[in-house]
Amino acid sequence: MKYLYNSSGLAVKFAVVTTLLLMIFTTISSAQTWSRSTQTFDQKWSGGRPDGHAPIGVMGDHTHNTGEFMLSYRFMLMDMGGNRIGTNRVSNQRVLEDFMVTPTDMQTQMHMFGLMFAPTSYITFMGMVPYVKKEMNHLTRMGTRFKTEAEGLGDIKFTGLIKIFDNYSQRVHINAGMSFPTGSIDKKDATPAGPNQQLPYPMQLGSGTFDLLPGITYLGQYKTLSWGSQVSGVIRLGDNDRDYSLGDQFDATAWGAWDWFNWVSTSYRLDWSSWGNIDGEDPALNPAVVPTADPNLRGGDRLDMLFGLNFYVPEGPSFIKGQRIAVEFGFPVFQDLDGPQLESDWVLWLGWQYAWKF
Ligand SMILES: [Cu+2]
Repeated sequence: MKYLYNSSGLAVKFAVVTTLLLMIFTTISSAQTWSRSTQTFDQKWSGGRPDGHAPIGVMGDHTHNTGEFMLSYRFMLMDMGGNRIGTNRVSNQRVLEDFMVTPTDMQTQMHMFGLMFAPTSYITFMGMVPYVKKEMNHLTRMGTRFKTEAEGLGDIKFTGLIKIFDNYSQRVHINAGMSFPTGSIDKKDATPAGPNQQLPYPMQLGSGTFDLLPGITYLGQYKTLSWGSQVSGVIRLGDNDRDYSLGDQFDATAWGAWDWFNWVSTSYRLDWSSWGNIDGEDPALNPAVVPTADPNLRGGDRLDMLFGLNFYVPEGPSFIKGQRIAVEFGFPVFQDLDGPQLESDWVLWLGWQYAWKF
């Protein structure tokens, strides 16, 4: 069972990466051909339009011109409810046949502050500081309900965005990032087992490890249409000081956007994510009690569909021009979880961004 899951997961990852890479290279080469033959595709990609930034749920989607700074704030709300084993929904009673406690639902809120700076047009530096709040509700075999909460700083991330292609209204950049273990993995709360209990893996605020964040991003524009894709990963380096490391993650997303006016665009996006199980285990957690404490019931694959709206101020006084507000809402269309594991129901992103040049 385990072997089947891993091999099919790998095959799917391989297929998605190959498709996206093929998409990138065929689009670049066909754009070059069109440009030579018709001269309609010979402009540079431009960030100065509402869809000049990707849908707000995508990070590290764009680079800046020399000397530009950008401040950003994002708010994410994610709702999870009900459990799955594989692609099948299972009832609380079914989970309680095997465990003493089942999670019933979970809400995650994240405030993320970001700063970007481009010393040259070929390299943009990006720092992101998240503040996370998590709440999880549970049901026990005895029929009692309880809630646990955790709140605080998440893992701080630094990324270098290296532009490697900028022509024919298209851009490609490499994302080279690192995540620092600033988020707590020692969060505790009261449970029926007693006060001040170590919370299970999904309630912790960070990974506890240094993580590599590699990726590649492709962007294109044609008249009022734009599109892009990003393939990225999270690779955990070593074990944390509670003797485990979270599973590696893989993410592939692609979107299209349409400028209705020079101040508003709408977007449609698909996002495939895949994450592994936990290596090692936290000695303070007992996997027989609740599925969230089992390191082998954490992996999964999910395909999300997201709809977005970007607003942009194209002209005006210097502190108003360049302001952006964006919203994106999405829900899964496919989920395959090593479960019982809480399934994702929907995600909402709100964001504000402001770029300027001294
Ligand atoms: Cu930016």
